[in-house]
Amino acid sequence: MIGGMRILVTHSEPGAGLAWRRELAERLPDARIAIDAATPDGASEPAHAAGPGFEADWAVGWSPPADLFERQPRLRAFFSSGAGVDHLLRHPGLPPALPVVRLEDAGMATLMADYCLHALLHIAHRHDEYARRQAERRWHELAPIPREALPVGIVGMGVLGTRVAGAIARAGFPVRGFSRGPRRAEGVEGVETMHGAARWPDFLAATRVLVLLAPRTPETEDLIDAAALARLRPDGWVVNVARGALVVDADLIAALDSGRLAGAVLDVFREEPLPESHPFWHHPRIRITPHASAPTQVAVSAAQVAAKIAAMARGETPGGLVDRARGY
Ligand code: OXD
Repeated sequence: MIGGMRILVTHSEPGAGLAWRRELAERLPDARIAIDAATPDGASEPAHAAGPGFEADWAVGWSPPADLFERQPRLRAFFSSGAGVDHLLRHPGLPPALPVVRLEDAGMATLMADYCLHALLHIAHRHDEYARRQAERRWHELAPIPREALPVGIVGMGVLGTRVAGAIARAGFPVRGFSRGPRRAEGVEGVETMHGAARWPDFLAATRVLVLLAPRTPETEDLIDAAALARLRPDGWVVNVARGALVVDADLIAALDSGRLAGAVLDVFREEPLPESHPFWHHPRIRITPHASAPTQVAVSAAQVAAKIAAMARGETPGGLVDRARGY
Protein backbone atom coordinates (compact mmCIF):
# COMPACT_ATOMS: atom_id res chain seq x y z
CA MET A 1 0.00 0.00 0.00
CA ILE A 2 2.56 2.52 -1.23
CA GLY A 3 0.01 4.93 -2.74
CA GLY A 4 -1.51 6.17 0.51
CA MET A 5 1.66 6.33 2.53
CA ARG A 6 2.88 9.50 4.22
CA ILE A 7 6.55 10.30 4.57
CA LEU A 8 8.02 13.02 6.75
CA VAL A 9 11.43 14.52 5.93
CA THR A 10 13.10 16.02 9.00
CA HIS A 11 16.61 17.30 8.39
CA SER A 12 18.60 19.72 10.50
CA GLU A 13 20.57 21.16 7.56
CA PRO A 14 19.03 23.89 5.41
CA GLY A 15 18.51 22.69 1.84
CA ALA A 16 18.79 19.00 2.68
CA GLY A 17 15.10 18.55 3.52
CA LEU A 18 14.02 19.98 0.17
CA ALA A 19 16.50 17.83 -1.74
CA TRP A 20 15.29 14.69 0.05
CA ARG A 21 11.66 15.57 -0.54
CA ARG A 22 12.27 16.13 -4.25
CA GLU A 23 14.26 12.90 -4.73
CA LEU A 24 11.83 10.76 -2.73
CA ALA A 25 8.85 12.20 -4.62
CA GLU A 26 10.44 11.14 -7.91
CA ARG A 27 10.70 7.56 -6.70
CA LEU A 28 7.43 7.34 -4.79
CA PRO A 29 5.09 9.49 -6.88
CA ASP A 30 1.95 8.32 -5.09
CA ALA A 31 3.22 8.95 -1.57
CA ARG A 32 2.47 12.18 0.34
CA ILE A 33 5.82 13.61 1.34
CA ALA A 34 6.11 16.65 3.60
CA ILE A 35 8.93 18.45 5.37
CA ASP A 36 8.83 18.72 9.16
CA ALA A 37 7.66 22.29 9.90
CA ALA A 38 10.11 22.46 12.83
CA THR A 39 13.20 22.11 10.58
CA PRO A 40 14.92 24.89 8.58
CA ASP A 41 13.41 23.83 5.23
CA GLY A 42 9.98 23.29 6.78
CA ALA A 43 10.07 26.85 8.14
CA SER A 44 11.31 28.44 4.91
CA GLU A 45 9.07 26.40 2.54
CA PRO A 46 5.60 26.36 4.12
CA ALA A 47 4.09 25.03 0.87
CA HIS A 48 5.99 21.76 1.41
CA ALA A 49 5.73 21.66 5.19
CA ALA A 50 3.66 19.10 7.09
CA GLY A 51 0.44 20.60 8.43
CA PRO A 52 -0.75 19.93 11.99
CA GLY A 53 -2.77 16.83 10.97
CA PHE A 54 0.03 15.18 8.98
CA GLU A 55 0.72 11.85 10.68
CA ALA A 56 3.53 10.09 8.90
CA ASP A 57 4.07 6.36 8.42
CA TRP A 58 7.78 6.77 7.76
CA ALA A 59 10.33 9.47 8.55
CA VAL A 60 13.72 10.13 7.02
CA GLY A 61 16.35 12.60 8.08
CA TRP A 62 19.15 13.76 10.31
CA SER A 63 19.10 14.98 13.93
CA PRO A 64 15.32 15.29 14.31
CA PRO A 65 13.92 17.95 16.68
CA ALA A 66 13.49 16.95 20.34
CA ASP A 67 9.69 16.60 20.12
CA LEU A 68 9.51 14.83 16.75
CA PHE A 69 8.50 11.43 18.08
CA GLU A 70 5.81 12.94 20.33
CA ARG A 71 4.38 14.75 17.33
CA GLN A 72 4.56 11.67 15.10
CA PRO A 73 3.18 8.76 17.14
CA ARG A 74 2.27 6.59 14.12
CA LEU A 75 5.74 6.20 12.65
CA ARG A 76 6.60 2.70 11.50
CA ALA A 77 10.34 3.36 11.04
CA PHE A 78 12.94 6.12 10.93
CA PHE A 79 15.51 6.15 8.11
CA SER A 80 18.81 7.91 8.76
CA SER A 81 19.83 10.09 5.85
CA GLY A 82 23.48 9.39 6.69
CA ALA A 83 25.65 6.37 7.30
CA GLY A 84 25.60 6.84 11.08
CA VAL A 85 22.65 6.45 13.43
CA ASP A 86 24.17 7.67 16.70
CA HIS A 87 22.30 10.99 16.32
CA LEU A 88 19.07 8.96 16.47
CA LEU A 89 19.99 6.41 19.09
CA ARG A 90 20.94 9.20 21.49
CA HIS A 91 17.66 11.04 20.83
CA PRO A 92 15.82 11.05 24.19
CA GLY A 93 12.38 10.73 22.55
CA LEU A 94 13.14 7.78 20.25
CA PRO A 95 10.54 5.08 21.03
CA PRO A 96 12.38 1.92 22.13
CA ALA A 97 10.67 -0.34 19.63
CA LEU A 98 10.75 1.96 16.59
CA PRO A 99 12.83 0.38 13.82
CA VAL A 100 15.79 2.56 12.80
CA VAL A 101 17.34 1.97 9.40
CA ARG A 102 20.66 3.28 8.13
CA LEU A 103 22.01 3.85 4.64
CA GLU A 104 24.23 1.13 3.25
CA ASP A 105 27.06 2.57 1.14
CA ALA A 106 24.70 4.59 -1.13
CA GLY A 107 27.69 6.00 -2.99
CA MET A 108 29.57 6.95 0.17
CA ALA A 109 32.08 4.08 0.14
CA THR A 110 33.88 5.28 -3.00
CA LEU A 111 34.20 8.80 -1.58
CA MET A 112 35.40 7.47 1.77
CA ALA A 113 37.96 5.23 0.04
CA ASP A 114 39.20 8.21 -2.00
CA TYR A 115 39.55 10.30 1.15
CA CYS A 116 41.54 7.62 2.98
CA LEU A 117 43.73 6.86 -0.03
CA HIS A 118 44.41 10.54 -0.46
CA ALA A 119 45.50 10.73 3.19
CA LEU A 120 47.76 7.68 2.76
CA LEU A 121 49.40 8.98 -0.41
CA HIS A 122 49.90 12.34 1.25
CA ILE A 123 51.69 10.56 4.10
CA ALA A 124 53.70 8.23 1.85
CA HIS A 125 54.90 11.08 -0.38
CA ARG A 126 55.81 13.27 2.61
CA HIS A 127 53.53 16.11 1.60
CA ASP A 128 53.10 17.31 5.16
CA GLU A 129 56.82 17.77 5.44
CA TYR A 130 56.96 19.49 2.07
CA ALA A 131 54.26 21.92 3.26
CA ARG A 132 56.35 22.78 6.33
CA ARG A 133 59.45 23.20 4.18
CA GLN A 134 57.62 25.38 1.70
CA ALA A 135 56.64 27.73 4.54
CA GLU A 136 60.39 28.08 5.22
CA ARG A 137 61.26 28.30 1.47
CA ARG A 138 63.43 25.22 1.81
CA TRP A 139 64.22 23.17 -1.30
CA HIS A 140 65.01 19.69 -0.11
CA GLU A 141 63.92 16.41 -1.66
CA LEU A 142 62.70 13.61 0.64
CA ALA A 143 62.50 9.90 -0.10
CA PRO A 144 58.90 8.61 -0.22
CA ILE A 145 57.95 6.17 2.53
CA PRO A 146 57.60 2.70 0.95
CA ARG A 147 54.05 1.39 1.17
CA GLU A 148 55.14 -1.73 3.03
CA ALA A 149 56.42 0.57 5.79
CA LEU A 150 52.91 2.02 6.22
CA PRO A 151 50.74 -0.86 7.47
CA VAL A 152 47.18 0.35 7.73
CA GLY A 153 44.75 -0.77 10.44
CA ILE A 154 41.06 -0.17 9.79
CA VAL A 155 38.79 -0.11 12.84
CA GLY A 156 35.26 -1.10 11.80
CA MET A 157 34.71 -3.60 9.00
CA GLY A 158 31.12 -2.83 8.06
CA VAL A 159 30.01 -1.92 4.56
CA LEU A 160 32.20 1.20 4.41
CA GLY A 161 35.20 -0.28 6.24
CA THR A 162 35.29 -3.30 3.95
CA ARG A 163 35.15 -1.18 0.81
CA VAL A 164 37.84 1.19 2.08
CA ALA A 165 40.05 -1.76 3.10
CA GLY A 166 39.76 -3.21 -0.41
CA ALA A 167 40.68 0.07 -2.09
CA ILE A 168 43.70 0.55 0.18
CA ALA A 169 44.87 -3.04 -0.33
CA ARG A 170 44.57 -2.68 -4.11
CA ALA A 171 46.72 0.45 -3.89
CA GLY A 172 49.49 -1.72 -2.43
CA PHE A 173 49.39 -0.88 1.30
CA PRO A 174 49.39 -3.74 3.83
CA VAL A 175 45.91 -3.68 5.43
CA ARG A 176 44.36 -5.24 8.51
CA GLY A 177 40.77 -4.78 9.54
CA PHE A 178 39.51 -4.95 13.10
CA SER A 179 35.92 -5.61 14.08
CA ARG A 180 34.07 -6.32 17.26
CA GLY A 181 32.85 -9.76 16.20
CA PRO A 182 34.04 -12.22 13.55
CA ARG A 183 33.60 -10.76 10.12
CA ARG A 184 35.23 -11.73 6.89
CA ALA A 185 36.44 -9.12 4.48
CA GLU A 186 34.60 -11.07 1.83
CA GLY A 187 36.22 -11.13 -1.55
CA VAL A 188 38.80 -8.56 -0.50
CA GLU A 189 42.19 -9.87 -1.36
CA GLY A 190 45.07 -8.89 0.81
CA VAL A 191 42.99 -7.81 3.82
CA GLU A 192 43.65 -9.67 7.03
CA THR A 193 40.91 -9.35 9.63
CA MET A 194 41.11 -9.54 13.41
CA HIS A 195 38.33 -9.34 15.94
CA GLY A 196 37.58 -9.35 19.63
CA ALA A 197 39.05 -7.47 22.58
CA ALA A 198 41.87 -10.01 23.03
CA ARG A 199 43.31 -9.15 19.59
CA TRP A 200 43.04 -5.37 19.98
CA PRO A 201 46.57 -4.87 21.36
CA ASP A 202 48.09 -7.00 18.55
CA PHE A 203 46.07 -5.13 15.97
CA LEU A 204 47.34 -1.78 17.25
CA ALA A 205 50.92 -3.00 17.50
CA ALA A 206 50.83 -4.04 13.83
CA THR A 207 49.42 -0.69 12.69
CA ARG A 208 51.16 2.49 11.66
CA VAL A 209 48.21 4.30 10.07
CA LEU A 210 45.05 3.83 12.11
CA VAL A 211 41.91 4.50 10.07
CA LEU A 212 38.74 4.87 12.13
CA LEU A 213 35.54 3.73 10.44
CA ALA A 214 33.61 2.28 13.37
CA PRO A 215 30.23 3.59 14.52
CA ARG A 216 29.94 5.56 17.74
CA THR A 217 28.61 3.19 20.41
CA PRO A 218 29.24 2.96 24.17
CA GLU A 219 31.99 0.47 23.30
CA THR A 220 33.83 2.69 20.83
CA GLU A 221 33.59 5.99 22.72
CA ASP A 222 37.08 7.07 23.87
CA LEU A 223 38.52 3.89 22.34
CA ILE A 224 41.53 5.76 20.98
CA ASP A 225 43.12 7.02 24.17
CA ALA A 226 46.71 7.41 25.35
CA ALA A 227 47.10 3.66 25.91
CA ALA A 228 45.86 2.77 22.41
CA LEU A 229 48.00 5.45 20.76
CA ALA A 230 51.08 4.25 22.64
CA ARG A 231 50.69 0.80 21.11
CA LEU A 232 50.83 1.96 17.48
CA ARG A 233 54.05 1.60 15.54
CA PRO A 234 56.43 4.55 15.83
CA ASP A 235 55.67 7.56 13.61
CA GLY A 236 52.06 6.54 13.48
CA TRP A 237 49.08 8.39 12.08
CA VAL A 238 45.39 8.59 12.93
CA VAL A 239 42.83 9.12 10.17
CA ASN A 240 39.36 9.63 11.64
CA VAL A 241 36.40 9.53 9.26
CA ALA A 242 34.01 7.92 11.78
CA ARG A 243 33.03 9.96 14.81
CA GLY A 244 35.00 12.43 16.93
CA ALA A 245 33.93 10.71 20.14
CA LEU A 246 36.09 7.66 19.31
CA VAL A 247 39.23 9.70 20.04
CA VAL A 248 40.26 11.33 23.31
CA ASP A 249 41.23 14.77 21.99
CA ALA A 250 43.75 15.61 24.72
CA ASP A 251 45.48 12.23 24.35
CA LEU A 252 45.80 12.70 20.60
CA ILE A 253 47.39 16.12 21.06
CA ALA A 254 49.75 14.78 23.73
CA ALA A 255 50.85 11.91 21.45
CA LEU A 256 51.52 14.37 18.61
CA ASP A 257 53.38 16.80 20.85
CA SER A 258 55.60 14.10 22.27
CA GLY A 259 56.51 12.90 18.77
CA ARG A 260 54.93 9.50 19.45
CA LEU A 261 52.55 10.14 16.56
CA ALA A 262 53.60 11.78 13.30
CA GLY A 263 50.24 13.26 12.36
CA ALA A 264 46.49 13.07 12.20
CA VAL A 265 43.90 13.64 9.49
CA LEU A 266 40.54 14.42 11.07
CA ASP A 267 37.19 14.75 9.36
CA VAL A 268 34.94 14.35 12.41
CA PHE A 269 34.90 15.95 15.85
CA ARG A 270 33.21 15.68 19.23
CA GLU A 271 31.57 19.00 18.60
CA GLU A 272 30.68 20.00 15.04
CA PRO A 273 31.32 22.56 13.69
CA LEU A 274 34.68 22.35 15.47
CA PRO A 275 34.72 25.36 17.86
CA GLU A 276 37.09 28.15 16.80
CA SER A 277 38.98 27.87 20.07
CA HIS A 278 39.71 24.13 19.69
CA PRO A 279 43.47 23.38 19.66
CA PHE A 280 43.08 21.00 16.67
CA TRP A 281 42.66 24.00 14.36
CA HIS A 282 46.18 25.29 14.96
CA HIS A 283 48.10 22.07 15.51
CA PRO A 284 50.92 21.81 12.96
CA ARG A 285 50.50 18.04 12.67
CA ILE A 286 46.76 17.91 12.27
CA ARG A 287 44.90 18.30 9.00
CA ILE A 288 41.21 19.06 9.24
CA THR A 289 38.24 18.72 6.91
CA PRO A 290 34.66 19.65 7.97
CA HIS A 291 32.89 16.24 8.07
CA ALA A 292 33.29 16.20 4.31
CA SER A 293 34.89 12.83 3.56
CA ALA A 294 31.69 11.28 2.18
CA PRO A 295 28.71 13.60 1.87
CA THR A 296 25.38 11.82 1.46
CA GLN A 297 24.57 11.34 -2.22
CA VAL A 298 20.92 12.32 -1.98
CA ALA A 299 19.67 10.80 -5.28
CA VAL A 300 21.28 7.38 -4.68
CA SER A 301 20.30 7.47 -1.00
CA ALA A 302 16.68 8.41 -1.70
CA ALA A 303 16.45 5.53 -4.17
CA GLN A 304 17.76 3.23 -1.45
CA VAL A 305 15.37 4.57 1.19
CA ALA A 306 12.42 4.33 -1.22
CA ALA A 307 13.28 0.65 -1.85
CA LYS A 308 13.59 -0.01 1.89
CA ILE A 309 10.24 1.67 2.58
CA ALA A 310 8.63 -0.45 -0.13
CA ALA A 311 10.21 -3.59 1.39
CA MET A 312 8.96 -2.72 4.88
CA ALA A 313 5.49 -1.90 3.55
CA ARG A 314 5.47 -5.45 2.11
CA GLY A 315 6.39 -6.79 5.54
CA GLU A 316 10.02 -7.55 4.65
CA THR A 317 13.08 -6.74 6.76
CA PRO A 318 15.21 -4.11 5.00
CA GLY A 319 19.00 -4.13 4.82
CA GLY A 320 20.57 -1.71 7.26
CA LEU A 321 18.03 -2.34 10.03
CA VAL A 322 19.82 -1.21 13.20
CA ASP A 323 20.31 -3.59 16.09
CA ARG A 324 19.35 -1.22 18.93
CA ALA A 325 21.22 -3.27 21.55
CA ARG A 326 24.48 -3.21 19.54
CA GLY A 327 24.07 0.43 18.60
CA TYR A 328 24.53 0.14 14.79
C1 OXD B 1 27.50 10.27 8.70
C2 OXD B 1 27.28 10.74 7.33
O1 OXD B 1 26.82 9.35 9.17
O2 OXD B 1 27.83 11.81 7.02
O3 OXD B 1 28.40 10.81 9.34
O4 OXD B 1 26.60 10.07 6.56
